[in-house]
Amino acid sequence: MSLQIESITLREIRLPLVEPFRISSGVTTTRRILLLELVDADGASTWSECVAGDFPNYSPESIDTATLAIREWLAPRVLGRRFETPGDVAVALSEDLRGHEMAQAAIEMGAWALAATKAPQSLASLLGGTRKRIGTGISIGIQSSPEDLANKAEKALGEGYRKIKLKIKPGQDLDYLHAVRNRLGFDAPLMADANNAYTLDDTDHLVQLDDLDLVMVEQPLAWDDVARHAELQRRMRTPICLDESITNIARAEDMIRLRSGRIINIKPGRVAGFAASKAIHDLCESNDIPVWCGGMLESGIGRAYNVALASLPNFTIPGDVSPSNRYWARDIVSPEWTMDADGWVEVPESPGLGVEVDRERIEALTVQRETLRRTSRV
Ligand code: OSB
Ligand code: MG
Repeated sequence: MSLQIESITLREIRLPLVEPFRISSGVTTTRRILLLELVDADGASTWSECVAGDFPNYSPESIDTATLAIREWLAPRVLGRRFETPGDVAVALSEDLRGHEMAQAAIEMGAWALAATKAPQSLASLLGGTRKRIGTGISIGIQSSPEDLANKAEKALGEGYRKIKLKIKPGQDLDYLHAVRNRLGFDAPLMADANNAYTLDDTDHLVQLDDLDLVMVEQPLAWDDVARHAELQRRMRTPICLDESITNIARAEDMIRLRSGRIINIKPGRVAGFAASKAIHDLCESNDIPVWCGGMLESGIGRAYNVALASLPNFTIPGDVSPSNRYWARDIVSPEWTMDADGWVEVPESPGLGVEVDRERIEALTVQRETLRRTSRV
């Protein structure tokens, strides 16, 4: 199904989280979210979401750099141009352009949803998804005491979550994790995510995580490191999962070659979109590396993309695709995303995103908007 994007409307909305979310490098209270509305030449339209945050503490991108990149460099590469398949869009966006993966992904993924809308076909089936439902994990931010964390984790287990991820940082790690392990027992599927808070000097300390029988530890070392993680993995029994470091297929190949980890968290926004996500998924599958879909505190629009991606066969580990009410008092899609008592989220079968976007609510939340169209270039 060919596509030709005639206009892209950028909007910033602000959506307060139901509770602050703290990771090792900072806290988020209200999400500033960049939404895109893409309109095709034949009138079809869809929405996408850029996962960049307020401040560059996860990757070098922010919502402001992404807005600039889309307006100045990326949208001009696709507007008014005809693409035979959505897979061709990634090439046009990335040629001779370094970085800005989250900005690229917002357009690239939107192009896939536009193609799915036009087909008409579900986004999951267009991507080659096979799962009807996705196992769901929760990511719990750093809490003020081990007891608070154990309470939160116990509640999550009771709600049916199939994987419980606990954010850690130096000084708030081993005793916090042991409190949860003691409360929930050794059958509970627990993991930790350090978001780059350690260095190899902490190796002896990190090796003690092995006593906790975690499913994995996510990104203990620097955001752009692959080599040192290999050294750490040689010392640890707990599987290392890379998140921040895997920004493209080459970094996934590096991880596999160097044995820097045994699992990858694929966030399509981090790797410039679905084409790269699928390539990383396929590479991992042929190397017996399981993958799962991470989250970036997306609204219900971004969640639709994550759920569709996670329906691919090698997404064998529960994803951070928690239901809407874990993040928001009210989401911007209907129906809102829900999870059943056994921790499953259903993959929509209806065409395109599979959820309705609440335009009126988005209007009310919008703080900035601009529409990009093809400009005549010399
Ligand atoms: O490291 O996975 C991470 C949120 C913001 C930045 C980084 C991360 C996260 C999460 C949230 O863990 C997962 C979710 O969206 O539920
Ligand atoms: Mg992470």
